[in-house]
Amino acid sequence: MNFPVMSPKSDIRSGCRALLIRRKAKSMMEEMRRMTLLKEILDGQARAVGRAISLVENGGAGARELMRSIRPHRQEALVVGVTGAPGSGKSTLIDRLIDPLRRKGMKVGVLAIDPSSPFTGGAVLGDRIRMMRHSTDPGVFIRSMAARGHMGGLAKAAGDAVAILAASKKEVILVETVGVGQGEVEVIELADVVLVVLTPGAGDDIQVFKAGIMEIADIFVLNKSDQPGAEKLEIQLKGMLEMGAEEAKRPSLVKTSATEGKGLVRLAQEILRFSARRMVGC
Ligand SMILES: Nc1nc2c(ncn2[C@@H]2O[C@H](COP(=O)(O)OP(=O)(O)O)[C@@H](O)[C@H]2O)c(=O)[nH]1
Ligand SMILES: [Mg+2]
Repeated sequence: MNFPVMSPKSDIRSGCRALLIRRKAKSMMEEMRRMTLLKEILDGQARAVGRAISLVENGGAGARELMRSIRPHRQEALVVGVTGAPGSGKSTLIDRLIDPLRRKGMKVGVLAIDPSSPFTGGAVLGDRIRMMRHSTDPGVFIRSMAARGHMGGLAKAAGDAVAILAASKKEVILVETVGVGQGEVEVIELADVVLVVLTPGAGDDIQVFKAGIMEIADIFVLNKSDQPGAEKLEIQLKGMLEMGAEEAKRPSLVKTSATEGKGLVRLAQEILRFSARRMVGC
């Protein structure tokens, strides 16, 4: 019997061709998968949004390609940074702030970048259960992101996550951060409106000046106003604000008690008022 004789050269050539075809097929498959993911994100499907955020958290070529395809679909969204010391009530405030925003028919995204956040599992059980009440609402997407300590990486991943949420048609995106490290400061810079959460108690006057947050705050939130010392802090803050910028440019002050659900409607109004003011350039 005669077998066809293959030269080593043609062997190599057909081997190379097979490899190229396989590579091409793989990249086409990846492209198709990315397009499906993009379509699901644009449809606002929570699972796809979650998957995309994981992708950008991990970085790499896939994440870059995804972001390139998302960019043209970026929607206008109001990004609200919520910063303040751990335990000041940021997560509780965000949880309660979702209600008035939803009543206005706005879709809300939450990114929690705070190691002590209930979203990241660092909270007492009660807090986590409270947050879960939004899990059945398709108009709300809540996600935590790990502050992995890589310089600049966190801010980039958070920026990408904000873009993903905006593409999924979330109109307000709340970003919680402790606002201490450089990475967190960069995250806050993503925000259109910055809330600085303060609480009554020892050293509150120092809290404000020491952190140097006067410059970044658009709205001071005096949370835990149900606690002793709230009035004293309010007077101090008002005095400090009056010493600062002229009235029109001054950050506003909103008193809340997140656990009692007080002051949240006013806070939502103030956020929207501030963003409208910024849009018309004053
Ligand atoms: N008394 C009181 N406690 C609050 C208020 N807001 C939050 N807390 C409590 O403060 C603790 C820390 O809240 P959390 O939202 O986790 O703070 P975060 O670390 O800034 O996110 C929790 O036990 C909350 O129930 C408030 O307005 N009044
Ligand atoms: Mg928190």
